Amino acid sequence: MAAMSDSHPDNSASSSIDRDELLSLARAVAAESAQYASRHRPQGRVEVHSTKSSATDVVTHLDRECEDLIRGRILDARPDDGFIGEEGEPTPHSSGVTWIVDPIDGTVNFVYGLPDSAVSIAASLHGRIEIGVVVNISTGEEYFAQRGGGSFYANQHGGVRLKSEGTDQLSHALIGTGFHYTLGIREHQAQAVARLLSHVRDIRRTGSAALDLCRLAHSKLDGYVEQGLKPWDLAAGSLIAEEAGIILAGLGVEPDERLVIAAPGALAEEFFALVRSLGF
Ligand code: LIP
Repeated sequence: MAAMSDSHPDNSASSSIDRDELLSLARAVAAESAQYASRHRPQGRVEVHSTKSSATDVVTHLDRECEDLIRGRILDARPDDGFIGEEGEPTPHSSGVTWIVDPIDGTVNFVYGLPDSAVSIAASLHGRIEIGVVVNISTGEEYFAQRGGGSFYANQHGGVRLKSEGTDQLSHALIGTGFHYTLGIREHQAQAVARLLSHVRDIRRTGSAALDLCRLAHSKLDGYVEQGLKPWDLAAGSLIAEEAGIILAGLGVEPDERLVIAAPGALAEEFFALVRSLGF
């Protein structure tokens, strides 16, 4: 994933950071926050607290409460770290570590009571994502990864290391995607996806980029394309996908807010060329 803007790594600082500790902290806090969101979610639809980029880009009180919980737990444990969350103001680091957090990714699903919403927590070291955790709020399913250490799926029955496998035939590929909250961008995306549909098996639009990227890592999708993702949508899921063997890119080499495309090696070259030709 594109490095978060940051100064040149200080090797001594980098070597003193315990990545296992970052991952353990992220897993504990993500599990706690997912349980908090699940337990405090009222029956029926969740009341919208406010909106952001458009009338459909909603925020609930639980988005804010969960981000406050995550920020508090992490900065209590690591007060010199930076924090970038979807709902609050960013804070700088003096340690080299910055946390990138979406407290509820798939907020609209959470409001409606649909199953695909997740806590997404990642930590970068001098701008490079080093650990990532995604926990499904409805099911408690957990995805996590450490750079160079592989990615894993765990549920109440146990865990498994993820190695993505899928079709090498584009016409048999199941592609995850999503749409922007801004009407003009959505219209453009809808036209591009309509063109994509005639080349692939089908698309799935679940409403959570973090879970889409985890499902790609888990071979539950064959590819993924989306425009307009924020760093907190992308950070943890991109590392979980990369560590499972998924290739990520954008219009150029790096995935970014303009475009994220992702697929296993057997499909990546053909899928990426097609997406870039369809006007995404
Ligand atoms: C969501 C993304 C999803 C996108 C939605 C929304 P949020 O993030 O995870 O991929 O299609 O429009 O942006 O707003 O639920 O945190």
